[in-house]
Amino acid sequence: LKRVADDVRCMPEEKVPWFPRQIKDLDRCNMLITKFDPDMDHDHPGYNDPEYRKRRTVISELAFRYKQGDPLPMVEYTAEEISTWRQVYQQLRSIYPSLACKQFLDGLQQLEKECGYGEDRIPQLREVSAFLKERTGFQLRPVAGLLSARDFLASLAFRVFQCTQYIRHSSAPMHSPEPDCCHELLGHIPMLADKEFAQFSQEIGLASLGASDEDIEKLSTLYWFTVEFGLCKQNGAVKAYGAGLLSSYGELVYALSNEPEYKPFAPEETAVQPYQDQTYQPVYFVSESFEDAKMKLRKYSANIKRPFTVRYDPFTCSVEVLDQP
Ligand code: HBI
Ligand code: FE
Repeated sequence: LKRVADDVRCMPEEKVPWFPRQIKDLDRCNMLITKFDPDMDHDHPGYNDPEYRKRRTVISELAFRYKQGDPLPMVEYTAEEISTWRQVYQQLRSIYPSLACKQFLDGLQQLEKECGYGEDRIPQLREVSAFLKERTGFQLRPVAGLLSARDFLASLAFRVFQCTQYIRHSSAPMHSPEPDCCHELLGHIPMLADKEFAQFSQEIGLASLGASDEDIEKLSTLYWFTVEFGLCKQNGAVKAYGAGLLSSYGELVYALSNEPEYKPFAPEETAVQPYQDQTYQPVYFVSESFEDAKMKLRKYSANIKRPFTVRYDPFTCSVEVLDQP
């Protein structure tokens, strides 16, 4: 009886959407968006390639079967897949030193030295996850494709990054309409090796738990213009820290070309800026520094209205939910 009363007291407005409380609950955060899937999207470069689609099905199965705590699945990549990786790696690697932010370059250098990053092989999620865990406490879990914003953000609250394991189609090495391992391993992972960035990511995740659909949409837009397409000032120059930029040669060059519009990062405004997921962004948001983006985002998150507050307990990897009358 007491139990029921507690639940009712904690959730006065029946409207609070379900959210994970323990890291194990992430097994239920698996809602895929099929928008850019090669089986559904006629414009996908792999749509007319049955071999590619079969390969994708095999790798998807690994993600569908995965349960929290299982060892991360290993994939034996084919020569064609490694060749795609090599092209992406070589081309991007050559422009990083002048266009990527310091945190990214540091992370990538560590990964090259200690985690087998290089053009000759595609790193395995298992080794990358172990590397991150030691650096920032982040770990990976495999995912079959683009996840719903709510499920994707919720996993960040537990310092879990949901990571695709397949690679883009060989006919379009410089572009992928959906996240793939080039995007995750080159765009996201070096940043997640940075302590400050890891915390910034977890805070977005914590702010999303149990939030309304409207707030999820805003947080997702903030995520888009920071973690995916963010720019920041560093030593008087503007550099990229967003993973969507750092995994796309064309857009990385474009974003720093002075051609697009630049706006100062301001969460209230950024959260309602319409965004593009088909072509390059018409506008990018520039923060004064990393610290600046993190502080502003923290302030924004604190203002999201929820009938409770959450606190992450790193000892149990769970979220405590506290009443806030
Ligand atoms: N799903 N697998 C995957 N990878 C992402 O980077 C990703 C996602 N779903 C949503 C998302 N990113 C963001 O653009 C926000 O909507 C949270
Ligand atoms: Fe991404």
